[in-house]
Amino acid sequence: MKEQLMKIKEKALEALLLAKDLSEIESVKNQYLSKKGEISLLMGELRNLDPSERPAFGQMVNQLKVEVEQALYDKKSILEEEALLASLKNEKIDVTLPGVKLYEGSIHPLNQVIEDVEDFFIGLGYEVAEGPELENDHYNFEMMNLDKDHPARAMQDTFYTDETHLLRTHTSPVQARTMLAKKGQPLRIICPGKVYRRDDDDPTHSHQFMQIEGLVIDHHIQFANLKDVLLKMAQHLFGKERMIRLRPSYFPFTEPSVEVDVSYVKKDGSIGYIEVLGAGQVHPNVLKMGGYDPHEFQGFAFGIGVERIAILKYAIDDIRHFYQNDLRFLDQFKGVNR
Ligand code: FA5
Repeated sequence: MKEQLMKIKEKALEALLLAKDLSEIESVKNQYLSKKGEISLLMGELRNLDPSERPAFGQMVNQLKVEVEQALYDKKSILEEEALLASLKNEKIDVTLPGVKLYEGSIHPLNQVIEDVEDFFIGLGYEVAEGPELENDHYNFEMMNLDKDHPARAMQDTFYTDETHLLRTHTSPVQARTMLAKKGQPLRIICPGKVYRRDDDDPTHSHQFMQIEGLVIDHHIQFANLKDVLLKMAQHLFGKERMIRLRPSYFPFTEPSVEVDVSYVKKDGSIGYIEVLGAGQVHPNVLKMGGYDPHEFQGFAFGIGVERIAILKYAIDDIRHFYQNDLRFLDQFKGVNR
């Protein structure tokens, strides 16, 4: 019997010694230590022995079991460690390799201008309003004091989708929408957004461009208030040394009306002016249609050309750069205003 035990022990230890991976360890475990394994079966032999020999034999079988379990545990630990080292070697990261460079986008220069103008006006207590780009003729023209056959409609020829709907030619219809929504309450808003016209594209004109509308309605509003806010805005955007110039103009929705130019230094050192917006005091008819009594309320309004601001601010030679999505152009504006 003792010899049989020794033989099993030798066989088991040799099998463990030769085991090359964890699955071979598992089969050694099954062969010797499982319920029907060789060592467990030895216990079944107990009942064939003389009762006096049973305790000693039982002890020897247990001893064998402990030794084989210990050997199995040791070998398993060695193989596990080897497997871990091998996988670490395979997955080793070469920290000297160059990293993957992620392309960093930037905010479009026109949106940078809009955000800057918004910050300025929010600081003065204005709200930011919105309106649809596909507008009703009624808001785009009639509520702005341009009847169906008004000749000034020709200045803003546009794209119609049906008899009454068009791509808005300016952000001014948001004036009408806001007045109706405010139901006769004082208001001050700006509204940035896209507008469309059937203009031929050239270095300073585009058939699609951006405007920022401004509208203030309150008691005791004077033209001087408009001039003050526009000068402050120009100096916020371009620097304290900038001046504005107001030229008389005509818009059916404001009276009096002006075109507003901002000064810049020309290449030869002399001072020039570039038109950036139209403005004026809100026409009494527009106030009336919006639900405000013109004897009680006055207002001023303006419509800023966003591209013109960006052209002036960043010395850009052609408006079309803004819409061509050329990364060589756009990359220059990374973090300009941040
Ligand atoms: C208007 O659109 C008026 N709604 C502005 C206004 C609002 C006046 C409120 C009074 C009260 P105008 O057509 O001039 O006006 O356009 C305003 C600005 O948009 C211009 O000063 C210019 O900066 C810009 N702009 C006009 N047409 C184009 C174009 N085709 N491409 C790029 N910018 C343009």
